Amino acid sequence: MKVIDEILESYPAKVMKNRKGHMLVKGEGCETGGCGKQKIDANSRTMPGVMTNRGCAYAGCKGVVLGPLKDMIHIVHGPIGCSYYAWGTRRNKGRINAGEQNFLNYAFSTDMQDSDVVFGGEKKLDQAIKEAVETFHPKAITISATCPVGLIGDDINAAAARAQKAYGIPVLAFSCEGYKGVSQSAGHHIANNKLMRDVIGKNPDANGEGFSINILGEYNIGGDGWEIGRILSKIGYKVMSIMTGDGTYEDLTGAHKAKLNIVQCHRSINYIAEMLEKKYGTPWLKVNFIGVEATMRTLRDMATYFGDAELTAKTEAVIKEEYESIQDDMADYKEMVNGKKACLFVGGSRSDHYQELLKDIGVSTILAGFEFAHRDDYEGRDIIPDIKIDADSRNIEELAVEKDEKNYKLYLTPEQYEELKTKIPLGNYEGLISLSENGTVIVDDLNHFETEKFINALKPDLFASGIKDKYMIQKMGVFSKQLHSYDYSGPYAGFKGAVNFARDIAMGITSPTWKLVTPPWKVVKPLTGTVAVGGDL
Ligand code: CFM
Repeated sequence: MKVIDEILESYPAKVMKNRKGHMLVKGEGCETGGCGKQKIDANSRTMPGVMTNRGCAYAGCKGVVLGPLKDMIHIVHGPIGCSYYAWGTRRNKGRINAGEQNFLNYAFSTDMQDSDVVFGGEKKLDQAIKEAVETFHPKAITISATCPVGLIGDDINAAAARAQKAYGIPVLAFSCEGYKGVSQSAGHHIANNKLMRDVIGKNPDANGEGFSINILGEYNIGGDGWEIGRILSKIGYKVMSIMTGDGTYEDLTGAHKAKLNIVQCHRSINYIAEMLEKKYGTPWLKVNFIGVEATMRTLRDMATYFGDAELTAKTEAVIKEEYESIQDDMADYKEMVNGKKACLFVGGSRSDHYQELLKDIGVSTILAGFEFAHRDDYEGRDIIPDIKIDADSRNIEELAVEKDEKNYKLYLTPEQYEELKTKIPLGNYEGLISLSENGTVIVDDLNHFETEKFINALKPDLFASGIKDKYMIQKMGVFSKQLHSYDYSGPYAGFKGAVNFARDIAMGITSPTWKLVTPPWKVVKPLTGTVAVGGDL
């Protein structure tokens, strides 16, 4: 594709060589046959100097996976900026019943200062835990490390052990210093490991009877989890735990009793899904609640898994009722935006999920990319054995789990499992490339320079991305929708969520604003480099 060549040619040789492997056009070269499976470079370090949109390991651990657990106190050991950044402004959606605990609106930090960096901050951490326990009496505490903690060598594991002994509650330390990996993805892995080792399975009395499930990789952004929960309980599912949006420590301890794990975001939580299957025999199913068609397919896949006639009938009845209630609104919005083109660049899942919802309203995706996904999120899980393990990934522990003889239970016979695998995505994720239409540009770790180039060449009507590039895109006269925070709208999941999304997109695309925008570089003359002297300014 011409624009890709142009982008690569404008880079210095080293950067060009690196970036070349991170972009492709779906199906390019396949018209003549024999292009084989397309391959992409991913989960590798961003070249220094490139304006990446990625975050850090701490963001993935504390910000994404741990942060939404509402009945735990999450203490950040580090400077206040890190705490403020990961304070759950988009994830503080937690509902509780009387008597339950919810700490989501607080930010707990040791507020590390220069002197702590020089003389050590462990004492300050001990004190912070003490204050948190005495003031709030939480059931459990997490401690997350930020970059300086690892650099100066404060031992947060020792502090956690001391506190656990002193206060008699679980205190979990996460060594998720920002630099631990090439992106937030490393932090997901670190959080997954410890939740699996120290939380999940700790309640032997949890009741997994009925159509019991765990929802994995759903973080309740904009209330998505609530809309998904509403639909699932209407059908008759028993949600044992949500990992982790509006989730609790308490529920996680009994999650091993569920009969099925459904996985919404594969990237952030596939480790737990895999480990639960190994340890307890619970299969996982890849689902997508983003999109009307996608939600219907997901609900049918779940019913197929349980193979119960009554559940299947109830699934069809709920689908019918929900679909009828949104059909007209969806049709109206579709009429407004049918035929428009979108670019999607989000973290590690949504550029795949949202293609389905956009398709529901007639919008096609012409570019899709992930900030930090791994090759399996692009190419499908079957390539996992081919992924090269580099020094950065070796940095993160691969937790070895073994079969828990006492609690291991197979809901399906191995034969049933194999048969179902051919019908539904059981233990499988096909990845972004195979889910995208031919001709879609697929880019890993897209940067600002490339964003500008692609917008100029592809002329999208919508560029869905995040806060770091939203305004740059809008200054170019293109509507940008944040798919991380939903621009504080939502929910967008399920049936009712689809209408919210369709409305927001129709409103954004049809706004006359974009025709009136003059990009700043068209009015402000570039600096000449002449130095002004004296009073003549
Ligand atoms: Fe999964 Fe997420 Fe995402 Fe993600 Fe994220 Fe997120 Fe995201 Mo922002 S867990 S990979 S680390 S779906 S915070 S809720 S929106 S980049 S695409």
